[in-house]
Amino acid sequence: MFGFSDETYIDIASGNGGHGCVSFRREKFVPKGGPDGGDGGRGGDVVFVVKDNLRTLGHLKIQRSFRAENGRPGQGARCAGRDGRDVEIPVPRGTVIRNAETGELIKDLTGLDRYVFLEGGRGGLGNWHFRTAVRQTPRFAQPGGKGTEMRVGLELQIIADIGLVGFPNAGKSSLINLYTNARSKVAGYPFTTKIPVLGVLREGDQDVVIADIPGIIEGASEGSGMGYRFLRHISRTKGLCYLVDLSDDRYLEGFDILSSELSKYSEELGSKKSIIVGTKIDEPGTEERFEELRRKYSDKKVLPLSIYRDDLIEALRHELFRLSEGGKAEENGGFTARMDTDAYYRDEA
Ligand SMILES: Nc1nc2c(ncn2[C@@H]2O[C@H](COP(=O)(O)OP(=O)(O)OP(=O)(O)O)[C@@H](O)[C@H]2O)c(=O)[nH]1
Ligand SMILES: [Mg+2]
Repeated sequence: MFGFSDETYIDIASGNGGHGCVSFRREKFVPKGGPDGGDGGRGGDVVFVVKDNLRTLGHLKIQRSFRAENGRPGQGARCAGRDGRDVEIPVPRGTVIRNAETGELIKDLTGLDRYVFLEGGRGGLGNWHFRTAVRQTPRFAQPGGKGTEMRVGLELQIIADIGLVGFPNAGKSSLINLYTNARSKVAGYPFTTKIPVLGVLREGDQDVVIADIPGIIEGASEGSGMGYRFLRHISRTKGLCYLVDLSDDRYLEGFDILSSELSKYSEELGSKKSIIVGTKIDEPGTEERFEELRRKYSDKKVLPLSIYRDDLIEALRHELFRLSEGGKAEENGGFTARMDTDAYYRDEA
């Protein structure tokens, strides 16, 4: 099993409000000064701050506990207590907050810069607020409101525009290496890719982020192969590129098997806008197989690819841009820099 630094939990607490103060004015020659106890300060908030320079949640495995300051109590002479300082938790863009026990989504921070997650307790009112005509000497004040403590789960969802989906060995990593700055490991055996790899396809000022994920096999939804926990990395893409190895005898069923595995993970993912790429068309007998594939899916875009054919590489490049059209995935700030996935993941096994 792999563990990833893109999931963690933290303990957070907003500050308690300061208590209101009970105090009476004391002046020489004024025997019965009125109440003058000041208000307590507000407790500090717990605030998530999205930082574009952060790429992982690794720093939150070192510091796990974040506590905002308590508000100070009020003082005599109607002096209000100071408000507690907020605590800020820096997170990379694409972070979502989950219930630590149930895993239920609480808040998606994508598209936000700051988010006040827990408010501090309110400050208590000092006793001078409670003076009335019949109660000249209120010997009480309001206690401060309690802050909130909780444990939350955090998850970093890498946001790519296009996800590559295919059986092991279909040529996904070869494809991402062709078009982007990624250097995903390529080898002639299944499950070469064990962690998702991102790469940026760039033309002019347009960036398209492509995600290469481990191969999916039939039964992945039941845990076969590498399982399908990687699918969340492509769950927010704008389109999927299915790779079907034309030199593999399952070239006609491949797409159906893959999209049905994806649908078991999420209906939405399974029915996402997609194209099919028939790979390794330089292998003998694959031209005919490709035509068969194209006929079977006549309602979809089906393109051929060989890493040795510049004309096909060029044609697919345009199709990848088209697949990603319509702005960035979600409203994220975009990963424009080179992404090195070794920095994203740490194998904790
Ligand atoms: N002949 C030919 N071989 C290819 C082509 N594309 C990829 N291959 C070979 O197919 C094998 C698998 O390629 P990868 O890119 O590692 O495949 P993958 O889909 O990333 O595989 P996993 O990471 O294991 O899921 C390697 O030996 C590649 O050299 C192609 O266009 N033509
Ligand atoms: Mg691979």
